[in-house]
Amino acid sequence: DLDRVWWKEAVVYQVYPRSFNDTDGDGLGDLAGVVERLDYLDDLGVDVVWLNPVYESPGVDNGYDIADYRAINEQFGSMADLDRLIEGLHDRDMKLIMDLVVNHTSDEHEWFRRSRAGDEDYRDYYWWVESEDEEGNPVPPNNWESFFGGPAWTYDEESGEWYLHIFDTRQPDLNWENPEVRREIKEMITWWLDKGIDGFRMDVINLLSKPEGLPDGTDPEAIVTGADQFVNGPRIHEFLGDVYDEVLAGRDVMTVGEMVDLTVQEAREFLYPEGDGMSMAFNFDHMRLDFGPNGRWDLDDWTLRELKATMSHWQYGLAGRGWNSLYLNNHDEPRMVSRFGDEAYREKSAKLLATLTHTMQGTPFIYQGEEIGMTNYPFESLDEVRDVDTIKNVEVLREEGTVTDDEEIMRLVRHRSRDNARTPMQWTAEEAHAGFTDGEPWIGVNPNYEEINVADARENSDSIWHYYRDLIEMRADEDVLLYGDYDLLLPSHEEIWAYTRTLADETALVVLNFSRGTPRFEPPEGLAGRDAELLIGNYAVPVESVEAFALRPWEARVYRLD
Ligand code: ISL
Repeated sequence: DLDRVWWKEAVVYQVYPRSFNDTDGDGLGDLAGVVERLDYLDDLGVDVVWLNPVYESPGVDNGYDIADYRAINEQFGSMADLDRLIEGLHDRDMKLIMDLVVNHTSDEHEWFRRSRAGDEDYRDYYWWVESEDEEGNPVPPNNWESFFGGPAWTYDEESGEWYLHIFDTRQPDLNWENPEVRREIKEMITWWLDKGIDGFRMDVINLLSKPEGLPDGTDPEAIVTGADQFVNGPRIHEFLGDVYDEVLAGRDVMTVGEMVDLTVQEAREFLYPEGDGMSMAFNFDHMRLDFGPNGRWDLDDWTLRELKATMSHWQYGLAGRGWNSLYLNNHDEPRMVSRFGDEAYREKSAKLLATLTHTMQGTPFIYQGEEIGMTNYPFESLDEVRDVDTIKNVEVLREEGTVTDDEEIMRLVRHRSRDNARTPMQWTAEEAHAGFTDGEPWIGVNPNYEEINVADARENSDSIWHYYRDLIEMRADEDVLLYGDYDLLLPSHEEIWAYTRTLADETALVVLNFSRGTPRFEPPEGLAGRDAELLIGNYAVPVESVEAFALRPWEARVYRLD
């Protein structure tokens, strides 16, 4: 008796609309551009599209600064275009989830304009605090820092008070203590669901509850100062439980909460079936493995042993008590093949990483361009960077004297900038700007588009793109890959990641070589000698039974055992 649920069996494809496909020549992707590519997504075989924010916004943080939750940013098109997108997806048996950004709004949101102007009905929609030192000079109310660098507080001359923003100064935090805020948000969510969308990706959803008195952060290891106070704050489960009970319960929707600093134990409290009803969570543990001692803007090497340990911990920890999301990159992270794979073995390693995300237990998330093995961008100057997070954090590194050397800064940017993932989708080598736009793209197209592009990948039956299509089809057909238990083999092996998936009497075996070398795989007792069928692999291999064998560089194999 499997707990069969559609979102467990689905494969999600993330569309970053700004960089997907431009139909009106303004250099920015648009909704009509997504509609134009629906057959493309259908051919690939994905089930759900997650669309990054397309709401009315000044675009300080590429749409994560929302000025009107119920309007579409003109740059992306109109509400009619969005309706066409929903319809086009549903016609093809696909679903749409949208970004829900309710920790903060834009400073141009009507609520904030009124709040700032001192309108009594709106003042408490946000966090306003009066705070000065002994001489009467304004000082921030506490030591909290913004994720984008610098203090999480901005002083407003007009009212002589400070407002809170955990992200950019133009992204003020909503005050969830205020029942009016909660009512407005629940109404807005209902409005979107009534429109026919199938769920939400919930932006930084575990930051909503701030502790009374807004105390200083005290954990020096926190991801940013203050995170120990505002991550999973005191009323977080009350707030999310209420949204679930009043709005989501009884609707067949999928929700995925992006949660900063989440542990497995905490995750269970948010997730279906034990917690607040959320379908799944994005955790960041594996995204931290290459942070240096000074955090995200400090580079270190990750090791396979750590990656295995981290992701396996989530596999075991949520087994039967939640459901994993499986991702290795998104619009905030570098390209996975450049980070966890090997550009010198781009095709092999991209296929291997895809094998991993499609054969662990959980729902795979493909970030646009991943299916053709797009890579990081060769940034040479900060002029090529658009992202507020990179620009601000680099400023802070310079100011604080942590990193001052230009070459070192550019090395950091090439490894860490969110813009690595935000360059335009590479459709074809035949047209200018990789076929993304007829105008001037808002950010540079990776010059490698002549080699890496959708048109060529679809022509070549051995391409990464075809491998993704095969993986998606295979996973959908194999209950053992969807629902089977995960068991890690050889936990301390430094090059091989191997595991089994088991469901009643069915077993699948996955063997992945994360190296350029040719390590030998020795099957453990119980597996050795069993009849095997190769379900998929990134090299040709004749297989009849599970024997010891030497793997080739970045080789991936998935067997079904008899
Ligand atoms: O990008 C990051 C690297 O791990 C984080 O600092 C990121 O800002 C954090 O994960 C939250 O991300 C989400 O909310 C932000 C927005 O800028 C991101 O694009 C979004 O995914 C604020 O809304």
